[in-house]
Amino acid sequence: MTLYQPFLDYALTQLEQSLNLSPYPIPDGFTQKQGTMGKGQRQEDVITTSYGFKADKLRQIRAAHVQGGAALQVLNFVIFPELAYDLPFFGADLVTLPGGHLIALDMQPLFHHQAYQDRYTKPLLPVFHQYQQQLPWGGDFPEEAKPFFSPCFLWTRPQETEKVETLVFEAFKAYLQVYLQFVDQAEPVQDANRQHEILQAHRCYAQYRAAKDPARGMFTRLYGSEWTEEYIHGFLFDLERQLAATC
Ligand code: DBV
Repeated sequence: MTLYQPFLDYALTQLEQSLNLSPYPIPDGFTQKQGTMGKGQRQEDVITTSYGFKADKLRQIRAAHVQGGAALQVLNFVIFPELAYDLPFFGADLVTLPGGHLIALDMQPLFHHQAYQDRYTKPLLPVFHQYQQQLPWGGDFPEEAKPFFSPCFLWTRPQETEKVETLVFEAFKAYLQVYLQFVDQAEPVQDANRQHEILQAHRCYAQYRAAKDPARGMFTRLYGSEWTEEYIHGFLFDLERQLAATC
């Protein structure tokens, strides 16, 4: 059992129980991909497995799970709501590299105004504060990424793997529970201006993440740049492609 498998299993079980899930198509050649990292005795097989679902209010629920031995484990798990809802994105970037663990967990907001924060940040604040005490701020991260995070951004670099298995896992579960409540309560937005603002916020987010994907270097080394760009634009952050296909 690798470090982030329980996170993935938990999330998929919870989603199955509370939503009407159906498969989200994964382009050919991207469901599972194998490569190698390192040389000689330190060579490791690295397998990237993709998961995709959708639900009534959620356009795409997708995970990329990278398993390459004790020093390379990644679970990137993002939920992209349907454009008719003002729901935030659920975003988890759980990364273990030779240098240590790097954890980013958030409900990434579409907007920053007070009414939006009252609705989608306030209910999560107690959970955030509870875990932040034991999982201190992870330090610098890209300035340009800041608009995409909420005040409940849990960003931490735990020294001990045990903290990932316990505290980080608990925080992940708690964030997902709150998110599922938001999904349950969400009503479609009727106002055309507001719908347009939602669309723009989704486009900005997807464009930013596709352009700045911190995994680009890793994937390119493992699987080449053609595979990597197609994976990023055709699956991980596919909104532009989806919009182009339906126009
Ligand atoms: N990150 C992704 C996807 C990944 C992934 C799709 C499938 O968005 C993995 C894999 N994240 C990943 C890896 C690293 C990071 C780092 C492999 C390590 C990169 C390296 O050191 O080589 C949050 N993730 C990071 C970092 C941040 C995030 C801040 C530190 C690296 C840096 O400083 O750039 N998550 C990331 C982010 C957003 C987010 C920037 C923006 C909205 O949601």
